[in-house]
Amino acid sequence: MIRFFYNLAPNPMKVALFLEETGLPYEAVPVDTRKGEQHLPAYTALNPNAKCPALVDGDAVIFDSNAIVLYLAEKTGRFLPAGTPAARAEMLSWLMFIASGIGPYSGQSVHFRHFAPEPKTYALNRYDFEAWRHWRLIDDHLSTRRCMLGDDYTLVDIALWGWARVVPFVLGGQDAWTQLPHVKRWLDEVNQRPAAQRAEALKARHTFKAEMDDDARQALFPQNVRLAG
Ligand SMILES: N[C@@H](CCC(=O)N[C@@H](CS)C(=O)NCC(=O)O)C(=O)O
Repeated sequence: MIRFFYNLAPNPMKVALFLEETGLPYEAVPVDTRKGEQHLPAYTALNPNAKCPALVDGDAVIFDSNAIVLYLAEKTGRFLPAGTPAARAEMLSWLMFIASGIGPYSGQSVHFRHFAPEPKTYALNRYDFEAWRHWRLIDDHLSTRRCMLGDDYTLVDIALWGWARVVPFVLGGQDAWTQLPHVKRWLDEVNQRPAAQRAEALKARHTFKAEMDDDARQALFPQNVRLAG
């Protein structure tokens, strides 16, 4: 059976949605990153990047959320666009835009908005600006189509959902939705899918550490050791 190493953060949640959409049987294995479990050798043997998610499917071991989504789409033949070079090119472009733009800029926007110490004006301005620019681009794209690749719901929508769920946290509050109406319209539609509700129900399966104490900061922000002393 597939083993899905997860927590409730945006990147693992997109994989949870894909698994729930397909009905593939899987075991959800919690990785408590505030307890530092991502750094345990047994986990870095699966994901050398020491981040969530990772997935084991027989002798296939795969890490990085968008790689996992693409792997599952190819494995199942589900949620793929038409098999033409043009359709595949469009799919890969948006999938990589989400992997290399939406995810990293949204993540850094969260970090500097909610967790970084002062002074942070320069960094927050940069990442807030870039996160907004990326989300506005998605909003503009969704203004003329139902889903990311047109009429059909695909793996690209699934990959986008993880971060879209937390847009107000990324961009500074519920007001963000007034500026991203097409993302909101699309998100509301995806959230209504039973698979999205089953993915959100993962929250009830395991209690992850909630405190952002010194141990959690050390596990999540190991770079800060260089600033001490
Ligand atoms: N590019 C990776 C990023 C994964 C990532 O940053 N995961 C976060 C949760 S969303 C994590 O594990 N953070 C723990 C840490 O940074 O130590 C992916 O898309 O899977």
